[in-house]
Amino acid sequence: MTKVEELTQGVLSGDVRSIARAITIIENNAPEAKKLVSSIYPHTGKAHIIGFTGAGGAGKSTLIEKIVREYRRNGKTVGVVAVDPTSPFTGGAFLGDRIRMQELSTDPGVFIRSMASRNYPGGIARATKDAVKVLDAAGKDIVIVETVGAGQSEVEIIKVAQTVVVIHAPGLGDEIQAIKAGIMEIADIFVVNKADRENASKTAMDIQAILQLNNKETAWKPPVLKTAALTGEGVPQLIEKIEEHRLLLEKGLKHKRSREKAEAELIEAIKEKVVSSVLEDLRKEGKFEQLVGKIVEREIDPATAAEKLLKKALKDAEA
Ligand SMILES: Nc1nc2c(ncn2[C@@H]2O[C@H](COP(=O)(O)OP(=O)(O)OP(=O)(O)O)[C@@H](O)[C@H]2O)c(=O)[nH]1
Ligand SMILES: [Mg+2]
Repeated sequence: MTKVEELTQGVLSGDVRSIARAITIIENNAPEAKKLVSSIYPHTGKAHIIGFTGAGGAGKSTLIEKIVREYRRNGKTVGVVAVDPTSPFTGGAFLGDRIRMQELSTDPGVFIRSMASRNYPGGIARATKDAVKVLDAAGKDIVIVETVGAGQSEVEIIKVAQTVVVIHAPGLGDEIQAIKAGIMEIADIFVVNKADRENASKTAMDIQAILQLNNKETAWKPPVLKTAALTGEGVPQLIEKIEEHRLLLEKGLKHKRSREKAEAELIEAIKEKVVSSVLEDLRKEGKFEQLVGKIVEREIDPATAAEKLLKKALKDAEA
């Protein structure tokens, strides 16, 4: 057996050390990463993947911890990939949080992995998506992804999820704009956390009001729930909604979403391949550096330069 085959076997059997090693290989985009992903890929597609996104400090990690416990009580196994700088998963939390997380991580039915924000070769979105595949192939019933919802890469990451939960803390402020724009499109469920605070109900109503602006006929209308992650209030109701959404996906939406996801991943993979191979050629010929110089000197703009380069590269490819 090759090393990759051995590791694949380990992952498929749910072995914790194999899972951890596989994710490390993926994070580092090590030479065997591609083979590894392609050998586990046929074993993916069974887990329900849930994305949790929202502003820093909204309570995502706290809520996820409670959700994991609830799923465990229901006999489900859970994997968590947290892509964020400060959560209990990455050790930025108070001691109490950390102790509770450690407790969870000694449960063999739970696997938690933090991916601290840093530059990943091949991109954080790809690393996250492939880490999710590992947990899926490892047989976890539920895979949870946590990201701080802000930039484009977070939106990219969260697309891996079948059910997207967007979490807000009471008092929206600038977030209103985010809800109106991109985040709105990807949210399947809205949660206003910290429901123990007084303006939680108002925030929930604000979100409802924005949602009502969207009067498209859709099979699923994103509900707005309130939770208090510290006490676990509202968590069973949230899980119920997630389950409802999963069942709807099973009934028909799943195929459509799977195709959309496959399409997006294929486009990403093509981009990555094309960019790296074209760049490599251009660098070899010194053309790339030349044009960078011209852009700096304002002799040519980046878009025209790219067009020029690609015309040449495509011609070379044909020849
Ligand atoms: N009052 C109140 N505080 C909460 C609640 N949920 C979380 N918190 C607190 O809010 C702070 C942030 O919680 P986290 O769970 O770390 O939030 P997060 O969204 O994961 O934060 P980042 O990972 O940094 O984006 C912590 O001090 C929590 O104890 C809640 O329901 N009520
Ligand atoms: Mg967090």
